[in-house]
Amino acid sequence: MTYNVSEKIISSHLVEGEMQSQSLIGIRIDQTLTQDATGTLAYLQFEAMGVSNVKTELSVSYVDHNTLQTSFENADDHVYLQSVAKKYGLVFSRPGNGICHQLHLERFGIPGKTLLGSDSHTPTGGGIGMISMGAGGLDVALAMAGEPFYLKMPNIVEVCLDGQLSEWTSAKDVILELLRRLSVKGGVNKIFEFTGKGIEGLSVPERATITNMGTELGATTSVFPSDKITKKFMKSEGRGNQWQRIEADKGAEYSDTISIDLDKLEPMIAKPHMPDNVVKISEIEGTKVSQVAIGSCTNSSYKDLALVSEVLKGKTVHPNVSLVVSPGSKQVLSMIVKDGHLKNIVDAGGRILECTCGPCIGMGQAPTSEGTSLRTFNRNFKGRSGTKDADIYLVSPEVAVAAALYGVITDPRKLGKYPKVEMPEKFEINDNMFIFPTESGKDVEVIRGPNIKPVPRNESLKDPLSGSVLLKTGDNITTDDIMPAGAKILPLRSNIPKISEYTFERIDKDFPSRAKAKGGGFIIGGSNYGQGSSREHAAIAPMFLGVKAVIAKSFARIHHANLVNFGIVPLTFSDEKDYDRIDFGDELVIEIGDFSNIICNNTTKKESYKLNKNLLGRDLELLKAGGALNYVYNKMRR
Ligand code: MIC
Ligand code: SF4
Repeated sequence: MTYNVSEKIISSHLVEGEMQSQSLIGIRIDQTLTQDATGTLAYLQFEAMGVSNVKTELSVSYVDHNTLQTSFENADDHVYLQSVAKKYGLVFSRPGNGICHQLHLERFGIPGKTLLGSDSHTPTGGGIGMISMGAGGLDVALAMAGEPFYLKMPNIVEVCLDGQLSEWTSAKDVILELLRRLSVKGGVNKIFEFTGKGIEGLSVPERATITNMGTELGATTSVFPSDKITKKFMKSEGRGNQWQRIEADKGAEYSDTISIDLDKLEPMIAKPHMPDNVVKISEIEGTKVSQVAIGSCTNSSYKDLALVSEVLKGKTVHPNVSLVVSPGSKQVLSMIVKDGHLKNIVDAGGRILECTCGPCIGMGQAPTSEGTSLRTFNRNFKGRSGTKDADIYLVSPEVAVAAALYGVITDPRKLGKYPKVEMPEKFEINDNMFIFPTESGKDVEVIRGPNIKPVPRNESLKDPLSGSVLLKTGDNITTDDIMPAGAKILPLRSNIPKISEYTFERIDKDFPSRAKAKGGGFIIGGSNYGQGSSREHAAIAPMFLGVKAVIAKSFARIHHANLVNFGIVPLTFSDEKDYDRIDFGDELVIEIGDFSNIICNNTTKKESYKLNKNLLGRDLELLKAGGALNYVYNKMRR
């Protein structure tokens, strides 16, 4: 039997099912991570499971999203998370330590292991040879309780990289090129596995930039082999002993192969308002820029910031541009402090932010009205920056820094001599901002601020489901559309009744009051409904408002799982033309039966449509119980 890298890792963790494309598998999870904005719900649900300790090899609770403490809520969440970590045996990463994905790569990622994270960019770990996936908080809580993670066995697609990146072109351009070719739907139920000579020129953080943004392709995850480059990185992080080689067997098979010639790749840019709206930088040079933001889990490694510093050295940021820089971790920040790179950035006029997600999730640094912001981030959905009419572009650090100096979108190749930055032989290691678990946490008291409320539960499934169409959307609705983030709403993440008042706030302000007045109902969606974040709030809040089912052309993977976890039935049209026949306000009666013949009766139009489910065995049990929490309780009671 020959295996590729993905199959090697999956097969060694398989506890249920067979590795047959698109069939349900359960895999053992070695490591979990959470961040604060999704973590509080994950731990509230974990607490409710009544387990005394986490059952994984390692579970880390990071604080990196909600650090703008405009009131007490975020700080209370941090204290809650710290007390939970102590009680249940998790590592706690204190606020200021860095962004979860960057930190996990530096300090904890191990080739060949599985990692499940309550954040959609968990595939960053694929850069170090892990199968690492994003999931809703409840799935992560279940993994912490020792349960397998269930998913559809993805198709494994080979991405063969040939040649070498030219100067001023970088790893970000590789993933932007893939987005250009495949679109934000191109990776659904796929793993992208990178091969070819070209990967030898990419360091682990560069590989991680690519796997991080595989999320924007809708992929289950992306992965690089664990080779001599991986070994070197782990050694430089003082973890050489945790390295093992994991490479595809000769003759390993893939469902498809995509080739990219790195020699021919040029600097790219994703235009507003989708990560796949990608063109060559040369096509849109000259557009005025008001803000440049460097950082996020995609591009905030030492090498990224050292390059930016080398370019800025002795120069001044253009007078019409605000340059903000957020280092990915304390390690990165402390190293650029020590070797003078930070001085170059500060002297040039860069505004230094905390080592957190910051502007990426709309926590400050909103651009000017009608502003143009170039960001090294991974998402440019409309409104996510905090300024509704701003244009957000996604770029590499090279393109970002060129715009910061020229004040307009500029091909970085115009900057002249390329400052070649090498990866450090040794990273500075100081784990003092991690709190490691010690003695038994039995007597530790969990501290809950007044904004931390219990997670509401759904009722068991009713048949038929009836109600009216509360909202009809187009394609590619993001979880940012369903449940926005940003400085105003993020602090309410631990309080579902409160946060639900902001459901669909950017597209339909009246949605919550309408849903309540009607006693719930249905949402009609286009294709790729729920793309983007793993936030389960985008499922729980609609559930809390009475949404019973979402009928769409297709769903994004994590959101689909979150809907099932909270007992909202995700359904698709058997004939996509029926999407056009249903209107806002129509009254629907959906007959579920045994899920084999689902009929939607539109009593307003007096017609019926056949609906499909994309649900596998266990999903049906969860839905019947009214969600995973009910299912787990029922199981425990039995
Ligand atoms: C994001 O990038 O949208 C987030 C914030 O990291 C989310 C998680 C969340 O909503 O808290 C994600 O990508 O999963
Ligand atoms: Fe944080 Fe942005 Fe990365 Fe999400 S995408 S984890 S908000 S840096």
